[in-house]
Amino acid sequence: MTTDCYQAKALLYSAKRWSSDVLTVVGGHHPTLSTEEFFEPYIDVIVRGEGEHTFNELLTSFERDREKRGFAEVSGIVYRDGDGYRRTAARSQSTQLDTLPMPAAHLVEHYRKHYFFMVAQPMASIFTSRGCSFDCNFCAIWEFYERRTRFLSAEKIADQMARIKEPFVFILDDNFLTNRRRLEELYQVLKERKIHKYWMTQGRTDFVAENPELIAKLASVGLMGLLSGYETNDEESLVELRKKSNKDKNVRAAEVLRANGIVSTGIFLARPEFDEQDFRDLYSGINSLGVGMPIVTILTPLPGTEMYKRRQQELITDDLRLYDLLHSVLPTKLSREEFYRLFAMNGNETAPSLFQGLAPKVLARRWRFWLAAAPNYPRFAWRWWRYRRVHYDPRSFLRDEEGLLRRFPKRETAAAQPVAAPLPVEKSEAAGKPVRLQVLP
Ligand code: B12
Ligand code: SF4
Repeated sequence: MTTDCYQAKALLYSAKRWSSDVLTVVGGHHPTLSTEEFFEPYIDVIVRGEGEHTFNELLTSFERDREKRGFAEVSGIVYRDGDGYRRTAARSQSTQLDTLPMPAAHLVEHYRKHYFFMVAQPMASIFTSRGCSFDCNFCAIWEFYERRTRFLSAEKIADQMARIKEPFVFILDDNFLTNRRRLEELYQVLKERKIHKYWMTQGRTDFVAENPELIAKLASVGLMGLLSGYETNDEESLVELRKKSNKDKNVRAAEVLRANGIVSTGIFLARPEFDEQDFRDLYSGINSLGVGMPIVTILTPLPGTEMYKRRQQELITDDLRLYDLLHSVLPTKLSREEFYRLFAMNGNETAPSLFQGLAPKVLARRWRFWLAAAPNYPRFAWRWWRYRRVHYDPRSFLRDEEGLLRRFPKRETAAAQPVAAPLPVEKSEAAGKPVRLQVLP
């Protein structure tokens, strides 16, 4: 992710220092959408787009000849060779998700008990579709997946769920609620195969509002939480963001979810141009919805998005750690102090929404889930307490950005600087020994 960029670089830098024989490879959203950011002397290969086949072919090629550092035959990458960086042919995305290998979940067996989402722990995660057919202008999902959506069949989803030992499952899809037929089939197959999991996912409010019967069916086979971008209740802003939904659908969706005892995690946007009244309107809009878990983030042009391209000149920092949706990387209309003071109030100000969305009668509809999650309540309370101390305090946001709010001169890209010179990283004497991660300058 964009926010993880420097940590990923630090890791690769350390690997290269450990031994220059190491082949360093990076991939994921940020390297795909901001490839040049990773043109560094200690990074050999940048994988663009989906990685399953690319990584496999890359390793096979490397295995064949460990001295060779050219990978012209592997599509979907940018790699370093003596003359600079070379981009290979684009890789077409896997059209049949069913043919991809199942995740080798046993490799993370040791950590699995620690995975959680709110009170649900241990929680496994699965991916059942890729892409989104909408094109909101602040989101890069449709760019990353090249405007296509591909689906795992209902039968394959059930297979994955059946293999999972954890009682709780997060379905990571960006827009799970999108193919009605597949969802009807999933309902049937989970029922017939008696697969009982509590699962959470992400989906749009318009789908929920328009398909209440289907949502009720999915709730009956375990749908327990839904993360949705409500964004705002202001019609004009919804149009401007190209959300293609409206306020009435947001209201109806929150009702449908409550009626089924599903926890609605609603994402809302505070915009840098907000004044005090705008914050008040946002918070009262959230409270009028009655969303169980309202989350307010700051509108951020993430690299790769249409919004980024449009507003790039306005950005006041290039420091990617601040692109976490909790800091304003655009100038704020209010002073920074006032902006964060009003932003940090969101937890307290939207409490009425939470009380409505998690009212006893809503929880009672799915009491089995709340009972199953009960052993995790103390852990959750502790996490929430720690989170609260940071996120309810405007000073924490100001401290984070101290010294980072200026425009950094754009670096010349490595494409313009051939890397014919030998790697500046010599084979370390410590090869084979563990190294301490170093923070890059
Ligand atoms: C689950 C999820 C979360 C979870 C778990 C995050 C985690 N740390 O594991 C939670 C809820 C905690 C979360 C939090 C956040 N998230 Co999030 N999250 C996701 C989501 C829905 C799925 C991620 C996932 O596991 N995908 C499954 C894997 C297999 O897919 P993948 O990462 O794309 O990997 C494939 C390729 O990219 C490639 N690849 C990836 N890495 C590598 C490495 C190598 C070496 C190779 C060869 C290939 C390769 O191969 C893989 C297989 O094809 C994505 C959306 C998405 N569609 O991916 C958003 C997403 C990644 N999140 C996003 C954001 C913004 C955030 C937050 C900043 C939001 C916030 N303010 O809280 C935080 C940051 C937290 C952090 N730093 O860890 C953005 C990132 C955008 C960006 N430019 O970076 C995304 C893309 C959503 C979006 N709509 O834009 N997130
Ligand atoms: S914000 Fe949601 S609906 Fe909009 S493009 Fe991104 S994933 Fe799709």
